[in-house]
Amino acid sequence: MKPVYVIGHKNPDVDSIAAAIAYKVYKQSSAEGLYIAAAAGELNEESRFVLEKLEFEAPAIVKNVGTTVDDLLDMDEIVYVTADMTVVELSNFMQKHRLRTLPVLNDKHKFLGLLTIGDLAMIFMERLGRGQDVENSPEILRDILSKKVADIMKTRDLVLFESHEAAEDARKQMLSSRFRNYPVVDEDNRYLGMISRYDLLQMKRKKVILVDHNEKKQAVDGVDEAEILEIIDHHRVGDLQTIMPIYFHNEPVGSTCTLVAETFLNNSVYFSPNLAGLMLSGILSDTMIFKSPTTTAKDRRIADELERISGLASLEWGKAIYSTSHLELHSEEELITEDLKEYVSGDEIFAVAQVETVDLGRIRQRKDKLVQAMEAVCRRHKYAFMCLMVTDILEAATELIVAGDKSNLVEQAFGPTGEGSIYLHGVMSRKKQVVPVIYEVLRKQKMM
Ligand SMILES: [Mn+2]
Repeated sequence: MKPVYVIGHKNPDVDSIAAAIAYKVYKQSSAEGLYIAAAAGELNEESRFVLEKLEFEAPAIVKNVGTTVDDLLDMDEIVYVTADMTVVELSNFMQKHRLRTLPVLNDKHKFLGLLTIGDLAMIFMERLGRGQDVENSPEILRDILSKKVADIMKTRDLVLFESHEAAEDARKQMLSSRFRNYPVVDEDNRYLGMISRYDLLQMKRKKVILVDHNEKKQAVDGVDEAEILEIIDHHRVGDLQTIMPIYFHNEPVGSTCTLVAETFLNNSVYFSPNLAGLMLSGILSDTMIFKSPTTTAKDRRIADELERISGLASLEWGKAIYSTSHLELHSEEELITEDLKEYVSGDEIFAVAQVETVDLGRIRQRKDKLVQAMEAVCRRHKYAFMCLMVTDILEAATELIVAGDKSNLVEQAFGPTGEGSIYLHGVMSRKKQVVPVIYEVLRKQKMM
């Protein structure tokens, strides 16, 4: 059965990881099919801490959901022959299974070579076809029939594919060769099946459910080629397109985990105390322990319920999650790219990164180096400007560090920056208090 990947955004945060795992559990217990919780990148320290404490396995890291060769394969039973079979046995086998192409495998299912009915016929024709030595025919026949598969299988000039190759690359190779079937192997050369041109016509795209994002820029690579079945999110509506109508649940609440937990509760689907703790972690992380202005009454109500079920206390548990990220150990490059989001306005790209801390002074000391690193990132990615929000969760404030050629636009939005940064009281939310303000400035600038 083809799995459905439940996957969050790139640079995954706790909400994204927790929502993927929780929604996978929800789907698995309430719908048909096979669901896999996935992460679009390496997990951060907070997520690893939460998963370990609550005894969850880390989600599979899936960095591309583009169509690959294994998506073209049928999950039929594998039919094959072994190298020690005789030609007589082979002929009987081919007739019985009505097959024209067969893989030759060893006892560990490793691919050794290929046999086609055409190659087999060619052997007879080459030896008997001229009809000149009719009296020797019985011996020639006996000779052919006593040959082993190993003697006649084709091992050279084959076109075979690895399961993780892009389907598009395979398509090009298939169109420029003349074979009927193409064997597919895994990275250990184990045979998985055959594909043909016909399989290219059947679109068998990977299936995904997106949680905690709905913009292409934030989505796992290859999402264009995947079939999006559902989206559950709490961000602004972005630019992803679907072919079919889908279930799209977007609500302006503090975290995706709020929406997933609500779905469990509304539908009376059982979940374990640990899963309650996991979803609570997503809420606490995204709402900065309810201090962020993105926090809604629903987040608090659902969190209360999850507290009760999990037995965790929000404040202590939230602080424990926040104090696991030892930001002082992160390089400048890491600090500015770990939670970076790109935005587009016309033909300009800008980025806003964010780190949350309980010790703002420590990061302030590194401002000059951070600005340098940000300037380099701006040049590398052609950003008009970028901001790093260093958010003090206990003070409910943000030091906004700014870099890039057009950083004056940020000053227009938030006021003059002294030495590359500005302290903003009460500002904690990138999506609610920073990005919209910048967009507004960009919009006004375009009208002039
Ligand atoms: Mn979120």
